[in-house]
Amino acid sequence: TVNLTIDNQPVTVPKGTTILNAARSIGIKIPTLCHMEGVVSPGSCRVCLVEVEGARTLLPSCIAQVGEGMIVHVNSKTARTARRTSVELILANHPLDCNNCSRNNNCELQTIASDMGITASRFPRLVQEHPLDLSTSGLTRDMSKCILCRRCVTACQNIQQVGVLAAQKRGFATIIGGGAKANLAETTCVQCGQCAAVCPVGAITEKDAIADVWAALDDPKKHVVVHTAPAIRAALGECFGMPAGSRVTGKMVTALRRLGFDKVFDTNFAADLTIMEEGFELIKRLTDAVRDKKAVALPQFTSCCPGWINFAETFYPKSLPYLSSCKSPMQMEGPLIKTWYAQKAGIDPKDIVVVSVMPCTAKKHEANRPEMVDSGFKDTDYVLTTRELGKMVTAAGIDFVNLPDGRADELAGESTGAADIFANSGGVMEAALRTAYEVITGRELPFPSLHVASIQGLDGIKEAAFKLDGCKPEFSFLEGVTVKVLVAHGLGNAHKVCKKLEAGDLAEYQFVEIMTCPGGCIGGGGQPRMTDDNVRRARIAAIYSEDESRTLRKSHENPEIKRIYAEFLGEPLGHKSHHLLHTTYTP
Ligand code: HC1
Ligand code: SF4
Repeated sequence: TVNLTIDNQPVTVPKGTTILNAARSIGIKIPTLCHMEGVVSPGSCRVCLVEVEGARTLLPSCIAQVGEGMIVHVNSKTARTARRTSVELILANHPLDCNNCSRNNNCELQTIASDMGITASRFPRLVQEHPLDLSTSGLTRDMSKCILCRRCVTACQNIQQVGVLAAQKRGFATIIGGGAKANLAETTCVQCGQCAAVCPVGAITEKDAIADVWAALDDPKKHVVVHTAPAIRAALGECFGMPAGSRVTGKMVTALRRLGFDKVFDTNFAADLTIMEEGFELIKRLTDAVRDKKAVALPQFTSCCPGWINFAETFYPKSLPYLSSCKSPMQMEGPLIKTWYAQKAGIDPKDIVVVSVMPCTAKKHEANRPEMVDSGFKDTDYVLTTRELGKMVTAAGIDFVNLPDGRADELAGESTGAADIFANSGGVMEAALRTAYEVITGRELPFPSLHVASIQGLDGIKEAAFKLDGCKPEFSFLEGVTVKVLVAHGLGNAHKVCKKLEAGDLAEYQFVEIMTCPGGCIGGGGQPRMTDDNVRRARIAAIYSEDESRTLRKSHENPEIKRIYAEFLGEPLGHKSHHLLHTTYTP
């Protein structure tokens, strides 16, 4: 440990701690813009400068480490003035158009300037004009608001390892962008939104669909239906000041009804359906390979994450035959609302508007893919992020925290605990195993509380293995087979898994789950800011307690799933399923 004093308070912290974190440990909050837990600090913003006795210059406390006997002044006049100057220089470069910014009241620069009592900048204003980048379906980039903190660069280069964003030019002309390509759509950006999730200001945000959704709600001729992703219920409360990990499923349903949606369904219904289709697809691939000795693409890879699909199509086209042909739950729910539900309710599907609420920016892209029209209409009309739904609820004056619980509507709103856990890394795999194991053996997955513990949690790449025994007669060819599954989250880890696949090193695995965002959807690019590992863990805990609170925890037990197969779809992988629920990928 190291002993030092900060503003006359003695503090003892482990060696290697930054001054910033040492100060935080004794309740002194040093402002910072470029630093974020889990995202490497470049020390570029100079907003966290502190005075250290004996040092020749002021030090950025997010980088400078503690030293034995160090005497640090956070609150000295010199340090205060230096930090204030840094913020004033940033403001001199900033549009200061706060009322017209999507980050108004939720902007780290605005908060810091306000905390410092800055009402005017001493420096001449030198704002750079840049055209808006509206080239992708998922994101809006406004580089005139960028403060060059480089958090997005770290997210894109180091965490996701997609490598689109980088600092270009130098000095005053510095700009963050995609090289010679002016617009994101021309780059290999997968629209994961991890850059938007860490941006402290309004420079990168989701492309806003709020006005479109209000217009649909205001149109009396439209029947507007909404459904919410598994991860929303573990994060939406944060938009209203509730702690990370608050479970708000029932309040969310009530809020959506009060916003005026005609039906409130649940993406979780389609997550259960995905497990049926994807589970039977896996069993079919295994039957073809093991019993019929056919050449089949194994391991099967999950396909519900749209950032991962974009990534595979762009960087690893050879992996595409391994991907499940299942559409994502969002893209199963949409066409079923415009066919099955439309028939049941006697509503012309042309009058139905399907809105999905997703923790994700790539979902906006997925909804706009030209092939996603199997209902005969655009299957998903609009995608809102968790943050956008939070804004709509606030704008409607709804007191979210005190809402009574509601329940999703019938036909496409019932779900099981297996669907809940889709929201976190390892969950789709666990949900699939809960059903596939039982279909093959007739018995429950033999793990405490149905959890496959080794694939839970925040390790980047996880695996599980177990032997099949006591298989049903029709699956006797699988007797004694060791099932091996692999789970990865964060595209940096996806790179590693895809390289292994290309090298032929995944032959002993049968099933692989990939999620784009660290932690899975609970850490999606559209979730309430700022998501660090503590927030991820709290949301994951909420998701598992939601699962455990259910009577039904296996997708094949969902009564609405049984009903839709009996009355509409026929059987998993059947003719109708193929038409409405499966897709192909484009290298
Ligand atoms: Fe996800 Fe999915 S779990 S992709 O992570 O398969 O976005 O939550 O909705 O579609 O169900 C996201 C979450 C979500 C789909 C499901
Ligand atoms: Fe990089 Fe993802 Fe942002 Fe695209 S959306 S620039 S891939 S971090």
